[in-house]
Amino acid sequence: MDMEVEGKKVAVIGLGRSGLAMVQFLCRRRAQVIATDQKSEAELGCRTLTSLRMLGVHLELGHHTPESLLGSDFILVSPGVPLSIEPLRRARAAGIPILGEVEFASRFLPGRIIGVTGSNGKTTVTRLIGAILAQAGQCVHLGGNIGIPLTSLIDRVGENDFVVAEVSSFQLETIDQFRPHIAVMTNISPDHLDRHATLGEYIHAKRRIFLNQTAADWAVLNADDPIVLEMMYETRAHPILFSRRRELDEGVFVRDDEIICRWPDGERRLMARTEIPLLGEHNVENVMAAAAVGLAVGVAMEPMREAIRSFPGIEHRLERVTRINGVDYYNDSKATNVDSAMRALEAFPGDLIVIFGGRDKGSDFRPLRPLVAERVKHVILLGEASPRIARALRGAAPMTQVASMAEAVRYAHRLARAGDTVLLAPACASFDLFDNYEHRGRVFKEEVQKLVDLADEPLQRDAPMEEANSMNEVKRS
Ligand code: UMA
Ligand code: ADP
Repeated sequence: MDMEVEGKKVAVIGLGRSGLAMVQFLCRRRAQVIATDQKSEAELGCRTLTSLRMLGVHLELGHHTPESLLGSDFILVSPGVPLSIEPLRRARAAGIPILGEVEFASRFLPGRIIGVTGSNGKTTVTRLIGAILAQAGQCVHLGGNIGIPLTSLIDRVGENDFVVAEVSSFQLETIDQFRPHIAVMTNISPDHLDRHATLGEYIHAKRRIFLNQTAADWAVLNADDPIVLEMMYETRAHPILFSRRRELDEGVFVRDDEIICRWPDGERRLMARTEIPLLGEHNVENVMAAAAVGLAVGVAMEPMREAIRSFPGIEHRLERVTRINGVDYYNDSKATNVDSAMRALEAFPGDLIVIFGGRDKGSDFRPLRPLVAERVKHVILLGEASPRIARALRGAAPMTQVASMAEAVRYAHRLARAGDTVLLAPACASFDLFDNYEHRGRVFKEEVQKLVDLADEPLQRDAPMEEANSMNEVKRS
């Protein structure tokens, strides 16, 4: 598996987290590194660049020229770099090998890799698996799309350790030999259609997680998702299914509100559904996916149950912020696509005031309509995608357009009555107004905190805002 890097000329594209980890690793292994980023020196920050120069890295900033790539023995790309850019096309035509960060890391990573992909729930399932394996006494490392490049783990992982790798479609596009011992596919719904030309291309990238698996490996698949279930017939790995909707001959499923693990050696009860501390039916699915991995590894029911019961939840995923005057505030900033926003709406019986909007990824927002009509009292729209969302939801609920998160939160506060829930579930990426979804979630929470601070004093009302009209049209507040 290992590849020779010492003395090789290697080009690294992108100097974000992945690029930096690869450059540092290559320098430790004495490669000759050219690192290039489309951002300028000023945008990237001089401290990082100074340390790279001290390591002897040649930098090309502000653009990528084909010339700097064409002289390389191989090229390493960060996940956010589209493979279609002209310098990469030219390098591919010249026969220079191009590897993504996950592929590169996997050539060196010791330990047993568990890969987690799917459209939604990857981070939650990755963390749940980590908690289960740790509870079972295993040494486990989490990495990948979760925010820790796999390359940065290489020198820390032992032969008998587990690496739980969250892998995105971007990362899977560039794998070649990456072979997780256990691969998990949570679900498939449209996402990232700004980068993948079609839904088919996106699904194709996702299913590459099974590409190199053999009969000695495991594939954990969501039996309730028809696209994922189909993958059972494509993989050589031993499938383990999970289902919220039906009993399975083998796998993890729900029966009479209990989670059951059925294995060739018999059936065991994992836990009651009500013991899961996370909100929403989608989290029952996430727990079952993680439990299926636990089964494959041979973890007993008790440590699995304990790990799940004490799972603290994850910031920005249906995170309860606070209650003010009987109104609950929830931050689901990581609901960056339509399906995850739908799951957020489903987690509440009704009386919702929802904040939607952000950068459009080419999504179809119409599937939100029935849930909005059924459960949402008012939609607040923020960001670039607002006009498209407004068109898709016209007539389903009253809508109001706002210009900032501060305005969105204040407006929601004015509308909400005791018993209501204010929910940030944007259904869009964050990059129009924020650095990333974490930034968006933090700003939401800060604005809610300001309401709490105000509530400590006699409540001061803002200047009157225009009330939502009865025509269910979008208005500017
Ligand atoms: N860049 C170029 N040329 C280009 C495009 C980008 O030079 O043509 C440069 C940018 O200027 C920037 C750098 O590349 O300086 C950023 O690289 P990157 O976008 O690959 O970001 P990293 O910091 O390396 O983070 C990546 C993942 N980012 C993306 O896939 C966009 C992180 O997932 C991941 O946590 C990290 O590697 C470690 O594995 C983030 C993400 O948003 C959280 N993922 C998407 C998602 O979850 O929906 C897929
Ligand atoms: P990912 O890493 O795939 O983005 P996360 O666990 O970070 O997944 O959750 C992202 C968003 O999707 C959150 O809004 C969360 O509430 C929602 N979500 C989590 N699990 C699921 C699931 N199984 N199906 C649909 N939505 C989910």
